[in-house]
Amino acid sequence: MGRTVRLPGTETRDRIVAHVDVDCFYAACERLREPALRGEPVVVGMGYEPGTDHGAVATASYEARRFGVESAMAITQALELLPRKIDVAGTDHPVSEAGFYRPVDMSFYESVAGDTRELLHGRAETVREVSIDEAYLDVTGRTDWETVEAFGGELRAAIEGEVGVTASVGVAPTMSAAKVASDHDKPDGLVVVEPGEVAEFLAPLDVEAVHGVGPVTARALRELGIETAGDLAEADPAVLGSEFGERGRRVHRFARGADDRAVEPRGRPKSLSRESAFTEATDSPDRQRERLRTLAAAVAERARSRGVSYRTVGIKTVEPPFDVNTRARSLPGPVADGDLLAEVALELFAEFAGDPVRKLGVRVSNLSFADGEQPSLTEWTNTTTASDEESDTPDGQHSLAEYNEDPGDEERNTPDGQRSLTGYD
Ligand code: TTP
Ligand code: MG
Repeated sequence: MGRTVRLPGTETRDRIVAHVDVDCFYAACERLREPALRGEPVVVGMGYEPGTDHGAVATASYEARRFGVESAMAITQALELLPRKIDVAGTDHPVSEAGFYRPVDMSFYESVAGDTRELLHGRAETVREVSIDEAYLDVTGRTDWETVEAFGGELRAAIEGEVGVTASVGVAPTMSAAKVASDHDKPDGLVVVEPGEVAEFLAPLDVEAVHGVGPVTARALRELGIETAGDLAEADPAVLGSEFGERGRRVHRFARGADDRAVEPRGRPKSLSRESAFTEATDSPDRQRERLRTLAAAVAERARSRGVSYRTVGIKTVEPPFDVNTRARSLPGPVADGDLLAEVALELFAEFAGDPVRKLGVRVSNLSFADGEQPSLTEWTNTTTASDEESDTPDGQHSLAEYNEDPGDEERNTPDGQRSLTGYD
């Protein structure tokens, strides 16, 4: 793989970025401690109640995906798609459900994620952790374009050998292209996109593959006749800007291979949040409240596991198509109390209950850290700046947050919001 001719106006720097994303992460973790699940359809989710549409799929093994199971689907529906199995551990439902269902066990997944992170930090100059199973690595000083394929293969083998899960790796001169590359051959994939080839690599892909383009934006782009990444690269940035704001201009640059962001480590979070999209907008207050409770519990658990208490509780609602509302309330002092968090979130939501809602979010901010170290003003400011630069989040999920680099995350299907702790503003 020799270096190829550089397209003018595309990549500006010789950076080698690897994006690593574990394959069906929660399911992979379940298989790690229960090898009998290997090769089987496995559905991992939360809040499952047999016979109801309570409880949404967080992830499913690729075997289950082949039957049409996807994230955000009701667990009951997912299990019905699968071949009948008798094992329903983790539920009080005795027999005859389909597939293997395992309830989310965040603390175990966090420990596996910790092992993975440690390995990644040993193999890169800089690591930016994006979510529980995903990170960008700056490996410029560790390899070169002639040997990077072997480097990536070795990285994958190390993750599999030392952690016990498989990951897909994308290597490219930019972060946004590395992200698309890691997704391109999932699972178990390794895709290297060399400098000068980014726009060409992206061009034939569906526009939704472009980093930062979620399903909602993709639909709007298609209505403008923009079907592929190549169409997006050729679209008029002024039109994209007027239709989608800065996000439109950003995805246009990404589609052209232009992205000069450096891989930078994450700062201390300014907030912790979870959000979750409904498959279709819903105006059922019961479903809305149930989802908020699940999100509040997930945020509370994450805060607990990181030793974080919080003074401000916020919620976000997204009404179709992009109407974002946020409300927040500050408490007299910092707390780490999941029940209180849920209660405040539900109160804040009361004025929206029954409106059509396609996405909900719960966030805590004004954080205090158990290590006693309060973030300094400078840290706050820096975090804010970094986040603002990097996020303009299509469905607004991300700006001042822990994991804010994925402009596309906003639109990502985070049905039960379990995926990552993104912030929103
Ligand atoms: P992803 O990396 O998006 O998904 P995945 O690892 O399960 O599958 P793959 O990368 O092979 O496509 O998310 C990582 C974990 O986050 C996932 O295992 C479960 C959780 N998650 C949710 O809880 N809800 C969601 O909607 C999504 C997409 C993920
Ligand atoms: Mg993954």
